[in-house]
Amino acid sequence: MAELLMMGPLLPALVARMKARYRVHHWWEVADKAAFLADRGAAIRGIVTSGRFGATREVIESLPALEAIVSFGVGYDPIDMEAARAHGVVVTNTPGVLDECVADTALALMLAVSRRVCELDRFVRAGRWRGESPALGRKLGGRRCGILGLGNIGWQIARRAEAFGMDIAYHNRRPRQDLPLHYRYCEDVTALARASDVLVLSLPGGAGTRRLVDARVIEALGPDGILINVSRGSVVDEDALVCALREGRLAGAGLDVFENEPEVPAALQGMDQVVLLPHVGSSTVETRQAMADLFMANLDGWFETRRPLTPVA
Ligand code: 8YV
Repeated sequence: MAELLMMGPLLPALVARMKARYRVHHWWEVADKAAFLADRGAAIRGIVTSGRFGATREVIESLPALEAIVSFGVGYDPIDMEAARAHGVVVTNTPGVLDECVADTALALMLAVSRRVCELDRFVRAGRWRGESPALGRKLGGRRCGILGLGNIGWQIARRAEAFGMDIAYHNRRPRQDLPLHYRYCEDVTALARASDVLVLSLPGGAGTRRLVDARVIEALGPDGILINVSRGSVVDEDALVCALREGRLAGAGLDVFENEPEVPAALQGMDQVVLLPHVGSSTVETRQAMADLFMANLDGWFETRRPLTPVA
């Protein structure tokens, strides 16, 4: 039985599947990590983790027999890829199977913010309907949807936003040649924000995109603009976002991800024009099952045939 180090608690059903075939150690529960590594470190051949727990250089370098890092989720920004490459460790993720659900979450947030769904739900529950008129929402149709990061998830967001009658613009490092001609390419992030009423973030996290959405981008989105983030909290300057929302320089935000999850700035929690979700972009029964299946196919693929299904390029 190959030995694996699990960095944080993964889905119980997935852990049960792993434990039927591997000996799995729970890293987060190990009190004396040095003693554990001295005892089991040389036997561990795989790290199992997620886009949340990742794998640090320190852990990678403390496992001399490490062959593979198998991750649950498409984003692998908290995995030290440089260390993995340097040590010849293969890294896998779960792309493709969650695009539709993450896009659905983006649309749910767009609708919730622009039509004030959560705010009006609170209005009804507080018994305010009898004495007051509910606030007006804004229509999505006819407004401009800017997508920062038009990859597989961004494409699903674009299709859905189009179905709501929105005009689509996007920014990637390079324009894509395979998109409908009426999708407008913007040369940089600020230009995209200026060309958007709703700016949706669906790009990878990591050093290359850290705080890409800063005070200047938020300013360009403007006082009628809405920011939607289903990618990583690290992409947004959270202080600048809070400041703009507080001062009415941005109309609203729908956020599934945050800089220091599960911490969410108290200022955001007090704002009616903001909808907050606990990083559930891909969290449906169907998609979690598909992610778990792909995760296991990668894990078994590596340890049985050295051929994982979806290694990170
Ligand atoms: C997961 C995600 O919830 O796929 C990703 O990158 O952020 C989510 O689908 C996460 O990886 C699990 O912690």
